[in-house]
Amino acid sequence: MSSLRLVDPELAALVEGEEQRQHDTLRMIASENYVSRAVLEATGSVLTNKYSEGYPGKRYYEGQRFVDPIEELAIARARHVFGVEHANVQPYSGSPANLAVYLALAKPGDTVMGMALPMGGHLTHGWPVSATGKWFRPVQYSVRRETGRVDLDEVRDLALRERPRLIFCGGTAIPRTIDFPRFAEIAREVGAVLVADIAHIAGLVAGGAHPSPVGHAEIISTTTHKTLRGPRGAMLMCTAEHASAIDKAVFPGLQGGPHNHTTAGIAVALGEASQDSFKVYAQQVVANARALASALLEHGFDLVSGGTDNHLLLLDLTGKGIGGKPAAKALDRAGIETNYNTVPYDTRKPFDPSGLRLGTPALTTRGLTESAMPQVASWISRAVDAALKSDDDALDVIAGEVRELLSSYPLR
Ligand code: DSN
Repeated sequence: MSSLRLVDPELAALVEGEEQRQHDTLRMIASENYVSRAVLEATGSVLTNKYSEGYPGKRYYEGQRFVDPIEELAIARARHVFGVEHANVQPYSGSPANLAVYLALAKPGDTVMGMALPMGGHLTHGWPVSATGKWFRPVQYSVRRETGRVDLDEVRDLALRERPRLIFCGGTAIPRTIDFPRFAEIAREVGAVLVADIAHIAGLVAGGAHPSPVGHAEIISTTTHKTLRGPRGAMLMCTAEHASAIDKAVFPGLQGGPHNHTTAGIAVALGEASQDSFKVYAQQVVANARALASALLEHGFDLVSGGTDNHLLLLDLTGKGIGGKPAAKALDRAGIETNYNTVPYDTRKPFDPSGLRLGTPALTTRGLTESAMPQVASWISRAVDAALKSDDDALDVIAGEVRELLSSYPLR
C-alpha cells in the first residue's frame, strides 16, 4: 500500500480502515470470506491493464501471450476441482453469469422456474423485480411452512403443471443440503434444463462437504468469492453439449473484455481449493455452523428448518420480539457482522424483515473452530438482549471482547 499512501492518502486511509475493521470484526455474513494474500496479489496485478475480448487463442486484441495461459490455467483448474467438462471463467459476477444462462438456453417469454427470493432463492431465478422475472415467465417454488425445507413433490407438481424451460436450484438463504439428483429427475421428466446455482456452497462442493451437482445439473453457475474464497467473480460450468452456447452468451452476448486480474485471482483460488487443506477448511465450515446452531438453540433462538447442513443459519427472531434489522445493527455495534434477511412466509417487509442470516465461512478462514461457537452464540444472545433494552454500553463491551478474541487469530 506504500504507493497508494503516497498518491492518495485519503483513499489509502479508507482502505486501511476497512482492513482494520475486517480484522476486528467477527464477520458472519454468509456470502463473505477472507481471500489469501496470493489471491489479493493476483487480483491487484498489472493484468487490470489488459483488454482480451474473446477466448484463449481467439482474441480480438493482440498481446495475449501471458493472458491466454492465465485463462487456460483458470479453466483447467475449474474443470479439475469440480470435475466438469467445460468451464467459462469470464462472468463478471453471479447475476451476469445467470443472465448468460438465460441468453444461452431460453427465449424471452419462456417459462422459468426457481425458488422464490423470500424463501431463500435469488433475484435472478425469476423474481419479479429482476430482468429475469420481467422478460421471462417465472414460476416460483417455496419451502414448506412447517419444515422450512423444499418439498420436492411440490416442485415436481409445479414443474409438471408449468413445463418450464429452465429449473434453477440453489439460492442465498438455504441452510439445508440441495437434492441435486431429485431436481435432475424432475427436470428430465418435464424436459427442462437444470441449472444448479452453487454460489453459496461452491467451496463446500469443492472441498467435499456438500454433494456435487456434476452429473445432475447440465449447467452450474457460481460466484467465486463466497465459500470458494476467491476474488469477486463468477464461473459457468456445463456439459460439453452446452459449452458453445454458454461461451457465446457470455461473450459477445452479454459482456465485453474479461477482467483478467480477476481471472488470475480465480486461478489462484482454484489452485488453493485443490489442496487437501481446503477439504479440511470446507469440513470445518460445516462443523462450525452445526456447533453454532446447537449453541443458538440452547439460547432459545428459532432456526429456520431447525438447524443447518452447510455454512449458513437463518434465524427467525419473531419469538425474541425484535426485527432482523435492529438486531443486525446492534450486532454490528457489538463487532459481529451479519445481514437481516426475510424468513419463509415473513409477515414483515424485505427492508425490515424478521430474520437474520449468519454464516461461518469467514470466521473459519480466520481459524475459529467449534470450541469458539458457544462463545459466539452467547455474544449474539447478549447483543439481542442489549438491543431490546437499547443498551449501547453492553454492545460496546461485547465489541471489546470480540476484538480481544480475534487478536489471537491474525489475518494471513
Ligand atoms: N449477495 C449475495 C448474498 O449475500 O447471498 C447473493 O447475490
